[in-house]
Amino acid sequence: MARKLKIGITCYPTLGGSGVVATELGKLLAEKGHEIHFITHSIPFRLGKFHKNIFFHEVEVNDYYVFRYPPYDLSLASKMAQVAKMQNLDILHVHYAVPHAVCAFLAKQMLNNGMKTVTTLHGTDITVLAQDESLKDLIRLAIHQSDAVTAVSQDLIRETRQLLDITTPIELTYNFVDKRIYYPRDVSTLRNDYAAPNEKILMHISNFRPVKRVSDVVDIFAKVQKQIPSKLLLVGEGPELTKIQCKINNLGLEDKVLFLGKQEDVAQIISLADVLLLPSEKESFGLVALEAMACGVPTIGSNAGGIPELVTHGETGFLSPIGDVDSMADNALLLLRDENLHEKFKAACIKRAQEDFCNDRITYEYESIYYKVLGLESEIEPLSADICLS
Ligand code: GMT
Repeated sequence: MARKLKIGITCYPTLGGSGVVATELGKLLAEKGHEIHFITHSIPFRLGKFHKNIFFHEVEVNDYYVFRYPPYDLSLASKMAQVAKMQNLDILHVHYAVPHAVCAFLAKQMLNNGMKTVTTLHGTDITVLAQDESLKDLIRLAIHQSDAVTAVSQDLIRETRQLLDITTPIELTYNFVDKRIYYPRDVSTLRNDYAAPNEKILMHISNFRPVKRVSDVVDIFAKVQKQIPSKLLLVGEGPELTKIQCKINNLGLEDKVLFLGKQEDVAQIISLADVLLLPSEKESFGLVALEAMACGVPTIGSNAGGIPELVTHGETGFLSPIGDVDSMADNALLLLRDENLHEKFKAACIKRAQEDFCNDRITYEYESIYYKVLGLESEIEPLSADICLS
């Protein structure tokens, strides 16, 4: 039996897909017998119930009165080193380069005991923050000093190389969903609370930041609802929300758009949708499109970043150039008007999510990276061909 590892995980625990992926990965690794230590400022929101092999170490910031800005990064680095020493961690796996990869580098310097660090790049840590000249060299240093670096799409690898001139290996490790949670739910009763039987449901889920182009979501829906009876469900909160509410009111669509706010049970909610709208400006992966895919919901969106690696145009959704709301509305109408086509897309979505983005395969890939950086290649068991079918 493969040697079990002690793994520290740092991520943003309260928001975003990177925190979701890091937490789900920690839970799956714990199920496989590894010991997982989350080192974060609060309990990761997706952690859920008690898990035998999971521990949480809270990062507390020192807010001594001379500090104008309490130094969270230094507290995190110190906590990482402290936990790594006390728990004898083999690996420290950080998600999102800024500041986590930099802190991991500092912690490793403090320890100097052979602990290895793995950095997973998620998107805006490169596509936005690495554009900032004041951070560029720091991010490059952190990447070079990691024992292994992974990224969640080919497109993100390409952009990291281009923006930061990185020549060292970056491994592709796609995001995943837990197939025990993400599958088409029976929401026939719940659906009546949101739409009449003859109405289609379009859905958008995000953090309502400008990169998500939620205004395009409204424009697409405005066109679709003129042609077929439909409702738009908006899930999440963020800086653009007020602007979007005004736009909906100005267009007189307030009776057709429902705001659900932040929601925990995404699998249940997403199963209500006939299509997911994801017209983002930037999207290294688009975890929500995978969550939708696993629940049998096709995506209508942009071809930004890594979305085309996830959504197969013409099979599991339709992609258009960023900002082309006419094309996106036409594509939505095509799917929503043709039940046979929609059923075909639904089946293709479920199959692709299960086969290519299943939790067992991706967990195996991360484990293999850990064993490799520790020089324990012999512990890597062969991947069984039917790993995702069980
Ligand atoms: O920067 C963000 O948008 C947040 C970030 C996160 O922490 O969730 O999202 C990025 O990571 C996700 C998980 O890997 C990806 O699914 C998102 O596509 C990516 N966001 C962007 O690239 C804009």
